[in-house]
Amino acid sequence: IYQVARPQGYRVSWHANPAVEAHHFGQSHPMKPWRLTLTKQLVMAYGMHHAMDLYLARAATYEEMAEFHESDYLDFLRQVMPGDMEKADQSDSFVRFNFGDDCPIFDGLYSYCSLYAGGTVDAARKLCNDQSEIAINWSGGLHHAKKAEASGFCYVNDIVLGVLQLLRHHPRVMYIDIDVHHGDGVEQAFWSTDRVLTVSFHKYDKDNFFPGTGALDDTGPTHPLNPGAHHSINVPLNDGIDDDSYIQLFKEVIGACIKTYRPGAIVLQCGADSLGCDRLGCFNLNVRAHGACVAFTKTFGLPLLVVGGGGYTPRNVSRAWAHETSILLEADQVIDQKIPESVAFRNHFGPDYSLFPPLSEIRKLENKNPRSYLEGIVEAVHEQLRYIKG
Ligand code: V1S
Ligand code: CA
Ligand code: ZN
Repeated sequence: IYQVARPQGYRVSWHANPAVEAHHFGQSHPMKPWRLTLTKQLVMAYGMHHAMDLYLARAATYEEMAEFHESDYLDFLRQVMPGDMEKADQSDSFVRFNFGDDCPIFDGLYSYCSLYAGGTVDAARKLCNDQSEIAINWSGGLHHAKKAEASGFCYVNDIVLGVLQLLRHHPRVMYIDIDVHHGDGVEQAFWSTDRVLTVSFHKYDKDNFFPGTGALDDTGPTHPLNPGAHHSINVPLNDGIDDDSYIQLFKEVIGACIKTYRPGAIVLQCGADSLGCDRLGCFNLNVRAHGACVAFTKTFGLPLLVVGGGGYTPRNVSRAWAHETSILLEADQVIDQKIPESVAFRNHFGPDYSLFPPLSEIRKLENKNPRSYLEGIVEAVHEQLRYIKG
């Protein structure tokens, strides 16, 4: 009943390694890699795995990660062990590389990082080799990592590595980030080039919301000799944005960016902490609205690399990413809105088993994004795009 037929149109590839899912950041840490297991179980319960090419992600090599990261940092990441945190002789490196509560050292850390990064590098290569038109790695999307610094639960910036692969084949790559947090690591990595246009939608509050960057006027260093000037687009939002406003804003901003910039490929980070009811997030989006952004991005028919990111209420993360997988497969109209019932799913999706629970009603935050504010953002983006040539 739940078998999804292989679509005629796009070849979709799925890149994952189950070893990623078994890692633990620590009991009170909000990042739960097992949300990926739940996502995969949901995707398989709907039979979507029959409609994709499935690849076991390999670990990215040290050399592949060194295309962005500094070797001092990778050396430390490779040799550090849980418990080293307490050793005085290493404490300088912990501070320097920003390990701590947000980015703890846990068992198998290097393997975790190299596997999620390998998935994104593999996915990008499949797109470049014309072996896939849409490549998915839900374990990737770790957008805060810097070249020599861990940040915000991110250690290796798989997105930067994926974009670097795509740049070997495409003169211009566009990066879109719908995680509730600012995609600062990706923005910073491509700060000085006009070959990548980064666009992040996020909650912005300089002093009270991580990472505190991504204001509307942070558009890239405007030094006259910097080709990357104006190539960072930021959409700073307030609490409680609702489905209709977000979808309209997304379409206006992204539609205008693609028309002007004419990218050869797109990387879409689908952080699910922008959903309503997220443990860390503060937007009011439902699963369908989050998915509508993915659907809109797909309409341009460009090679598309789709990665995960944040998302701290695992049952909703898995609903969103399973729904988005179905959108990418053009199977969203044929899969049931009711999640297939099983004992394994009872604790997560029972008793209603809905793929689209009303998240914006379960914990409704006041929408502090008046229409006039959003119109101002769209106007500013149009102004910014006047500096950009595709
Ligand atoms: N918001 C938030 C938040 N919560 C935590 C946290 C809570 C419990 C723990 F045991 C460990 C950490 N850290 C944060 C944020 C980082 C958010 C990262 C989002 C990542 C992503 O979704 O964009 C992509 C995967 N950190 C902070 O707010 C910094 C602190 C300022 C407060 C929290 N403490 C733990 C560190 C300093
Ligand atoms: Ca974002
Ligand atoms: Zn996030």
